[in-house]
Amino acid sequence: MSTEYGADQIQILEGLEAVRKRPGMYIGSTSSRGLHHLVYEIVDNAIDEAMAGYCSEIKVTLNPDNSVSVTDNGRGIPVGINAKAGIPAVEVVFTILHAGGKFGGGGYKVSGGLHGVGASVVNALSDWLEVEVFKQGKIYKQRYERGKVMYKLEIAGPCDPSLTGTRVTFMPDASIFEETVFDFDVLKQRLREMAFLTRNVKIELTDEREGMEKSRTFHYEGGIKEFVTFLNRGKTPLYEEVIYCEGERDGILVEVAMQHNDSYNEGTYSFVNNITTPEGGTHLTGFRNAITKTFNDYARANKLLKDSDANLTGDDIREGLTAIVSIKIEEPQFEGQTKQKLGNSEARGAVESVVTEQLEVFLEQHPQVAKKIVDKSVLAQRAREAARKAREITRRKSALEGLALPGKLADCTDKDPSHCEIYIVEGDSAGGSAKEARSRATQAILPLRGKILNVEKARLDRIYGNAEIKAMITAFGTGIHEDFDISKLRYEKIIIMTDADVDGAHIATLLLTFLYRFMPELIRQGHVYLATPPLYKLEKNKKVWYAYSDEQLADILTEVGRDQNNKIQRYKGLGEMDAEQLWETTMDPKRRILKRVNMSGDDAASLDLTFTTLMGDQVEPRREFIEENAQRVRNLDI
Ligand code: 1YM
Repeated sequence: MSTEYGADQIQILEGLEAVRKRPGMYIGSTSSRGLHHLVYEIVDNAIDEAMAGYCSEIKVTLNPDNSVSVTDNGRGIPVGINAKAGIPAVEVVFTILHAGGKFGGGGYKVSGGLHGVGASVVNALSDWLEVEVFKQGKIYKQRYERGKVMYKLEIAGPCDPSLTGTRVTFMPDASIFEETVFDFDVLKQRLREMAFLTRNVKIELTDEREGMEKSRTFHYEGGIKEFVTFLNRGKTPLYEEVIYCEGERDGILVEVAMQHNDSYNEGTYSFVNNITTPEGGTHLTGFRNAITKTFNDYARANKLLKDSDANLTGDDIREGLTAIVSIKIEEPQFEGQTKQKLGNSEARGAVESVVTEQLEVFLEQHPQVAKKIVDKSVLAQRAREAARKAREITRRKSALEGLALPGKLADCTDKDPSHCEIYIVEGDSAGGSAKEARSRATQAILPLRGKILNVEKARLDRIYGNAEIKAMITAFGTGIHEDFDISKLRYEKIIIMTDADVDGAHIATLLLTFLYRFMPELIRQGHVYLATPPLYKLEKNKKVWYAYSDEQLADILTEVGRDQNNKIQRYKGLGEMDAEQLWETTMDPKRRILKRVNMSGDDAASLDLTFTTLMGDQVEPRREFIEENAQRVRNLDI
């Protein structure tokens, strides 16, 4: 026990006390997100060690008591006395608050990002934390409780002299966090991303909690090249090679990997010091400038564009592009409202220069790949032009005719959008029942005929030309893309109502894909819902029950008894219900079940993958996805 408190110790305690008083300032929030952040902070230190070239393996274990252990096989945190603080360096790491990850000096610290606050913050917010350092044939150990040192760094025993590394085990403080149970899948997602971004480090995640035992290992020798392959796995690549550029300019490490697929959407993800920058910034701008200029220059020099042709725009070239832009920079400056946008102007030039130089060489050496990309871009250019004309016609029309609502829409009479909802209904016959069933004042019905266009597989001009899509756009009132204005939304709720079978699920997915790609704000702000029609109707002695799942039917049968008086009807489609049944089961706001569609978390890459996996044309990844997510998919009804 350290009983003598010098001025230094008092200062340390005050520092960590500040963290406990205002945890949000240091880790963003005390929700589940902040909780998981604790793990990333510790893993970041191990990743730094891997980037410095000393560590090849990181293990993250969720222990049965809900504590977490992070172990690496690096050099081990130094245990010698730090001259300035007069205590072992390892104790400094866990008890002194540092700004960013600068302590220790040298190299690129990944912990320099949004909340790059370091191990002492994790310590302050843990009920207890133990660090073990394996070094020189000894295990050094120290324990802290709520940030306070419990005993001086001790030698807890011998270890194999060839073994080096660090293990940190901590129990998050339940009096600080709203949520203290770790989510395996959330950690899995982020650790996989880290493994892609740090080539050659093996990261193992193991759940040892009772009844949840499982393990996943991530190890990618190809680094971000493999990341691109992974992101494109549900799509058809336009060419085999993943284009890769790497270099250093003014102390900034630049790494870019990219590959086109035959879809029409761009998926570029940018990172600074291994932290995602969803709002982009200077590094992303540098990347975009480089590819726009390089492809135009190449196309002109090789007569793939005629002198009279207009330049390809960045959008044309990035159609169907999957890319990772990852830089390492010593002092990142983040700006924007959420501090997720890189501001360092020198990063723009660094990325632009590395990519231009190496992409030029790649294109010269791979003329067939270059031609495929330019050809696709030229098609995108033409489609963009056609779409612009189509949009202009629609705009002019709506200016002339006012907002001509689609003929098929049975609108509601209340004009206050906050009271109103619109049911998008598959098929004319179900649309008919819904029109009859609805509460006319507040419920509008828009019937759609058959399958709607898969926007993942169509170019803009076809999408804008599609009658069902046009009907939705005009009914919602918000416009689309750059014209999108959520304040013009005519309904508080947009409810997708399809049959409770595979076809219905497919149509719901197509509709969600459209909304996600073209009006994501509607989903983000919680306006989009799925209706839940019943699967079964049970009649017995003139009484009626509806069941929305097989389990529920079983429950009802247990309750009422299984005998010959049971009349069970399996609904195959909405059309089999009369208007009254449809109202009772699916549309009456007092009795219906609505599922709100949300964008889970902030992991854009995985959301994009979900849609591609479900809607793309490769079967294997889809099956894998459905198997992996069987429970979630069932809940979503898709
Ligand atoms: C499970 C978490 O923290 N590993 C880790 C941390 C350090 C080192 C090695 C390390 C760094 C250096 C020299 C250096 C840290 N050391 C420090 C400090 N794993 C985990 N592995 N020797 C070892 O940066 O020069 C901070 S982090 F500051 F004490 F050197």
